[in-house]
Amino acid sequence: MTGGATTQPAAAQLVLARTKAELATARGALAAPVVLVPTMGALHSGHRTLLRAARALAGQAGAGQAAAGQAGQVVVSIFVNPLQFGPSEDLDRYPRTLDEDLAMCAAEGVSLVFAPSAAEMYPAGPPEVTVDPGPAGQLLEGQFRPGFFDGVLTVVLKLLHLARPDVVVFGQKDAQQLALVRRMVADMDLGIAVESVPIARDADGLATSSRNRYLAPAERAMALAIPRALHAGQARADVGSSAVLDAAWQVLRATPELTVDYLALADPGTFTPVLPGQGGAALLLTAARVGGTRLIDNVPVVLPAAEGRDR
Ligand code: PAJ
Repeated sequence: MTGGATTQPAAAQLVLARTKAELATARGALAAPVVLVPTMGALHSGHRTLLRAARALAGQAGAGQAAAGQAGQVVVSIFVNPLQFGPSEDLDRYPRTLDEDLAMCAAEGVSLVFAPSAAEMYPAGPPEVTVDPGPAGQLLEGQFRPGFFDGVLTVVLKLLHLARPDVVVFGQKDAQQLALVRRMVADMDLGIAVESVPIARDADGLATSSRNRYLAPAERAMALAIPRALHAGQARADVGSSAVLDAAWQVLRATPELTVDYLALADPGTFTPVLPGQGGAALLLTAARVGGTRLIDNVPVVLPAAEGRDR
C-alpha cells in the first residue's frame, strides 16, 4: 500500500528513558496494568521468558495473535547495580550489551526501558538508608556475598517506587532473591503483585545466565555438573533429605574443578536448612565456582512427610 493510511496498526515504539525524569514522563503515558521486569541487562533466553510472561500478565496477545481487549504495558529496567557487588566481585567486567538488549525488548513488545547510570540512581553516592533483608538474607547467598541482598532489595525498592508497576516479575533462578522480594513487598505493604517464572535452561541443562558468557568451553562442560547434581538429588526425593544431599554431593565431588560454596536443602520461604527426616516442599540449591565464574542453580524437591523414612 502506498500513500494512504495503512490498516495495520504501526508497531509500538520502544521508549528508552535514561533519567528518572524521563521515566516519570514515559510512565505517565502507559496503560495499566504496568508490568515491570527488573534486570541487569546482558539479556539472554532466561530474561526472554520473563519478558514473555510480563507481556501475558499485561494482558497483551503474543506475537502473531490478535490483541484481545484492554492491554497493559511492559517496562524493563536495565541497571548493573553497584550496591550488590562485593569489592572482589565482577562489577567492572559484568557484560553490558545495551543495543542488543534494546533489540530483544523491542522484539518482545516492551514499551519502556529504564537504563539509568549509577550517578542517576545514586546521585549522592551509596545510599545511607538501605533495606535490611532480615534473617533469610543472611543465609546461603547472603552468607557468601555479604551485603548482597541489602543491595538487591534497596535497588528493587527504588525501581518499584520509580516505575510504579502493578506487577513485578522475577525468575525462580534467583530463588532467594524472589523470596526476599516477596517478603519485602508484604512487610512494607507495597501493594504490588510479585510473579515468578521457572528457570530457563540451555539444551545441555545449564541454567541460562549473563555470567555463562565468561565460561570457556571446557569450563562450561564442568559447569554442567551443577544441573546434573541437582537432578540427581531431585531423583532421590522420595527417599528423604539425606539421600537427596548425598546424591547431589556425589556428582559435585566427581568434578573437582568445581568449588562449591554451598549445597543446601532449604525451606523455600525462610531458606533455613531442612532437617533430616523433615518432609514437604523444599528447594535444593547450590552455588559453585568454575574458574573465575560463580554460578547458582536450584530445583524444587518434595520430601516424604513421615519422619524416619530416610534410609
Ligand atoms: P539479572 O541477573 O539480570 O536477572 C534479572 C531477572 O531474570 C531475575 O529475576 C532473574 O531471576 C531472572 N533470570 C535470570 N536468569 C534466568 C533463568 N535462566 N531463568 C529464569 N529467570 C532468570 O537478578 C538480577 O538481575 C538483579 O539482582 C536485579 C533483581 C535486577 C536487581 O539488581
